[in-house]
Amino acid sequence: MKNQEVVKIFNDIADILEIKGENPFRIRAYRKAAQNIESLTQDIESLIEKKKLEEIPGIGKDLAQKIEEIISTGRLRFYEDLKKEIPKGLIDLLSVPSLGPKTAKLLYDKLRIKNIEDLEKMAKSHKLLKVPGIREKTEENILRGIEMLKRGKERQPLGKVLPMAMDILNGLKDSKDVKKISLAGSLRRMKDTIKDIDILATSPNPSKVMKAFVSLPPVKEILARGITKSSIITHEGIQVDLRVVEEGSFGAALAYFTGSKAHNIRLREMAMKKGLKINEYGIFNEKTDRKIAGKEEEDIYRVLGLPYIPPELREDTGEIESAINGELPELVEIEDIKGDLHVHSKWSDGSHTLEELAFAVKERGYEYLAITDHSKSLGIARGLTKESLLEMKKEVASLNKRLRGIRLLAGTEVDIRSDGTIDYPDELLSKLDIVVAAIHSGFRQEKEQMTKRVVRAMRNPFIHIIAHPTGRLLGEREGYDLDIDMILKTAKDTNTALEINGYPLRLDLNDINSRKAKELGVSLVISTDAHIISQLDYMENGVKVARRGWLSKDDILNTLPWEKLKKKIAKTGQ
Ligand code: DGT
Ligand code: CA
Repeated sequence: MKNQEVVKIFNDIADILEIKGENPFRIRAYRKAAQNIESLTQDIESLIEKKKLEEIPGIGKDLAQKIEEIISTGRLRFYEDLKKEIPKGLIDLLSVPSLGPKTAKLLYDKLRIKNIEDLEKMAKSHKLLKVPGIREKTEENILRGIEMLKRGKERQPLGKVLPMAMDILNGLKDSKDVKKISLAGSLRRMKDTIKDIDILATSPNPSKVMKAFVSLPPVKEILARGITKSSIITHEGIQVDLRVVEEGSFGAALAYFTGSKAHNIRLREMAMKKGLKINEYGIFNEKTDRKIAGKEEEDIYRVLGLPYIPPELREDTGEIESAINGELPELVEIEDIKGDLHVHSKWSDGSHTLEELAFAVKERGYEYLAITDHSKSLGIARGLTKESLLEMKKEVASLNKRLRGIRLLAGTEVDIRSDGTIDYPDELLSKLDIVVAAIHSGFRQEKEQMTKRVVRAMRNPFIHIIAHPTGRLLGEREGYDLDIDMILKTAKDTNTALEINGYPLRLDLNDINSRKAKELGVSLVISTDAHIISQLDYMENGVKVARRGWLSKDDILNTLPWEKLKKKIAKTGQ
């Protein structure tokens, strides 16, 4: 897949154009194109062959030609020329999250900072403060950004790693030498960030499996190649470990290598108390060494007197106790979801018409879909004026008359301004089925102010849902400084639902806050924030977060049919 190469080049171009102070719409066009290519499930070479590049939303003639040039020649002349206009060091600085192109250029011009090490040193010794416009807070943010960059290299977002892992798994699954195969490790537990990919398999012919593994297209470098274990690095820099184990140990190995380590330690303690020994080969009688189980993972738990614990819960955060007491939650499943409550259409910065979206969600088995385009203050995202919002509502009504088996909901994603007010009047909001509110700017407010801002929005009687409540972007931006307990409490008091956003870089709320929300009786929804049809599948990511947050079907509003959901989201207690 060359998709990632194109994504990187387009993102770099956007950065350079930003440094040069070019037209924001042009910059955004490159970023959107990069985003849309990143969420493609097909590889871009096959789209070129089928002459279907321009069917990718956001790709017109010009970008299609550029993609073809990248794929056929391995480079892009326009990009090479553009790079010559900007010092190399400056481009490197841009990889620091929270350091925007304008500040980067300022630092480069004034202090001649040419690389990230210099930047870190100068920020630590407060030399950046000499530059007018740079405050202590900016320095702190830069240092935090550098930390994130370092950490980001160690751990990558689930949404990025999972498709790569499935690619590898699928590349091996159909081989006649592979009998059983499964993901293990943090990826099987569906953690939001992943250090490396762990895969387990069984085979009558392990060396053939190893050979196939190290020859797969994603492999850049072979770190180790053995008979039962090999490790490789992919082109994206992620390590993948494959272990081939005996058929009779597969279940035990799966339990062991799924982890987490903390969960395993608890299992081992339980085994010891029962006079048993547990390891990656099986579960044994401590005295006689007789093997009691190992082939099936369920049996490991059964022998310990436990019901099967789903991988998403295996973090030693109470799942063992709940399992002992027979109180494990029945976790929500993707099939329980009846609709998506946060989707963008062509009316703002999405790529499809309402009708196209309606068909796409119907295909996914949903009953309803909320169209929540941006509000007017988001000029960059083509936010709707009051008039166009009402027109959109009309289109929704007329489609609802015509379409069968799917209901569109007229909604909006309003911007929460820095003082917590909203950029549409209440009277307009009251006409909509669903109002989602979110912060899109002014991320750096102090904790108290930020919390007040969101609380004020939640007290608005017409706002049903707070979207991506903490604003984090994995590997790019930490969440806003928010008093999350206060947010949860206000959500409960005002009956405002909080969103679990399935966008791969967001997964926000995260597992921990979702679980807290459930414990406090706060309503949750899982939505995708899709801007193109393929992103509707991000629902699966959201469901994974919810499962790690111990959530059941009953905790999630969009598992309800619309008529019930409508009653449940009505606001109370302002
Ligand atoms: P990651 O890779 O940091 O995202 O997280 P994991 O959980 O995949 O960690 P990793 O890849 O180091 O190890 C995979 C699993 O192997 C881990 O979840 C539990 C198991 N494991 C690794 N080392 C130990 C250990 O020293 N003791 C026990 N009991 N289990 C271990
Ligand atoms: Ca791992």
